[in-house]
Amino acid sequence: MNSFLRDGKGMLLAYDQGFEHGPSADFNDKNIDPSYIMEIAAQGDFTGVVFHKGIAEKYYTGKVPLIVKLNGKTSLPKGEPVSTLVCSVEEAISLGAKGVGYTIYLGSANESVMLEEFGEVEEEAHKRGIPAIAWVYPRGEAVKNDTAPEIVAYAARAGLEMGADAVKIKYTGATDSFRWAVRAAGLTKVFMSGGPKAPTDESFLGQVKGAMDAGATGLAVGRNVWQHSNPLKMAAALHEIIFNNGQIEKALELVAQ
Ligand code: FBP
Repeated sequence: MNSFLRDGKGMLLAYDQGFEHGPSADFNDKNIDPSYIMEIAAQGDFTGVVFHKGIAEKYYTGKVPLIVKLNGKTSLPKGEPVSTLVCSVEEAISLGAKGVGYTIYLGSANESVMLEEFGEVEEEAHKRGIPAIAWVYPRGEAVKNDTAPEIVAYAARAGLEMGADAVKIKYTGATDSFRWAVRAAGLTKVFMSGGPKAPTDESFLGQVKGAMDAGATGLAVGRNVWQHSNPLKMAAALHEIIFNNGQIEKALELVAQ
């Protein structure tokens, strides 16, 4: 995981929502252009950027370490979620990836498909000397609340036991309960997932601070940065919390400047 860490911490910019959610509600005239996100990743000094292979192939400039998401699904099918491979580890590496990502919908009636594929991805990634990062998102009929502390901790633990180098999990809403999820992940690094744009900068930065205080390695964020009116100021605020162990007040000053 070291390729994506600085002083043991990481700040990843995720941009797979065009595939996962569709090019509609999440996007505007600026952020529909992948070049805009590539520039935010570089100028905002992110420690990694996450693309699906098509965007990696056409827009990746090499300025920030690349994670290629290997599986994906659209938001069109209803029913129990399943996300399957659209890219191999080998192809990801040929596109410049220094790590690969894979989403597992834990609790879905189809979870076995993703558990099996992730096992293969993890084996291949480790053979080739790069980390395998698991987006572990509990989802489906059986999951009533995907941010319930016990569910988030389960996601973290499943990541450790599956051999993930890092897990990307949702915030539980409180430092103490997130701390347990970090404990459950053991030596697997924990990245907090950003989620839909928060109503205020303060509420989002509060979540990031809570996760970092709980022992998270960092943040993997998309919409809260590239939907922001000033993504680079938001990036500076995140730096303050993640790398300088800064307080929310200082971070808020940076985003307001
Ligand atoms: P965001 O910060 O925009 O939520 O991005 C993080 C991420 O994990 C993306 O990689 C992924 O596309 C998205 O969240 C998944 O969103 P959802 O939970 O709605 O499927």
